Amino acid sequence: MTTKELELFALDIRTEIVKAIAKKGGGHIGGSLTIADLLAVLYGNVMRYDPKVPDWEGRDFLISSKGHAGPALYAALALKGFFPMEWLQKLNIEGTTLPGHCDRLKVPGIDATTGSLGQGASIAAGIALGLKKQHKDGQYVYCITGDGESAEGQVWEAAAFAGHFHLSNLIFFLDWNKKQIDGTNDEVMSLMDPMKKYSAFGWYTMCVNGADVSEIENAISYAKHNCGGRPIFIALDVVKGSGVPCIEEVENNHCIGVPPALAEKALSQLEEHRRKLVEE
Ligand SMILES: Cc1ncc(C[n+]2csc(CCOP(=O)(O)OP(=O)(O)O)c2C)c(N)n1
Repeated sequence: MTTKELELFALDIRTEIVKAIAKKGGGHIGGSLTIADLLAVLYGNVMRYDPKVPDWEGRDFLISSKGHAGPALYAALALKGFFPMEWLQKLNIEGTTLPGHCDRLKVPGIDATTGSLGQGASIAAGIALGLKKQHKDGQYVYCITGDGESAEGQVWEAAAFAGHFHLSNLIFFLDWNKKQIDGTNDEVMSLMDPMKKYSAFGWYTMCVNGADVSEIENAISYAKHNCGGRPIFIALDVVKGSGVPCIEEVENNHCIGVPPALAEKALSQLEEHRRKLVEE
């Protein structure tokens, strides 16, 4: 996909996130919107997958260790044809096939059930080691972690494990939006310098603008060629609620009610962005 196509794809993902969460009346909107650009790049140009055979053995794996970002992954998967778009309108509603948190057993294309923070990081490292042991070169494991999630010790056990086993087929992204559930990282638990921390565990590290699809795509490609056998860590510098100004400006936008008026405003801001992009 071209850069503009990726940007439009990211807009589609954001639109579906807003619509699905608004239908339920609220949900984890802040940390779902932040990863829309990353998902557009991964599903648009980077990952190998087959929507008709979601558990294809030759696929790349994607695990959102911050399981509450389910709505973002579901939007990308539906847009890529893993399941019907209509499913999105039943997000988190009783009897749904799409629970709010990522669910491997219910949702085609989801590679790990997550929600208990920290666990996805270990699952991703384990899959990467498994692929390496089977000499499945060229298959990658991508894992999305949260900055609040990074207070979990399990994240750092996984980091040490991946560094020790030189898992160069493993790429961690950090949704570095500086906020978590109860406030900012610096108020709750400072993350300090995540690049220095991962580097100390033996990882190749980078930091990019997480709202820029080209920067993300270039970073992935550059890191794969330059990691020198190390696992890869890419911090995505973003604003929580990224890409939708009326959600960005809600101070605590981790999990909020999205009444029709707010949804309408969010959708019209996305539509305005789309109009400008198409005119460019
Ligand atoms: C082990 C565990 N402890 C606590 C929670 C409750 N919880 C859900 S989301 C969240 C904050 C996560 O913050 P962050 O990783 O920064 O997510 P984001 O801002 O990207 O949404 C917490 C504490 C949980 N899901 N799992």
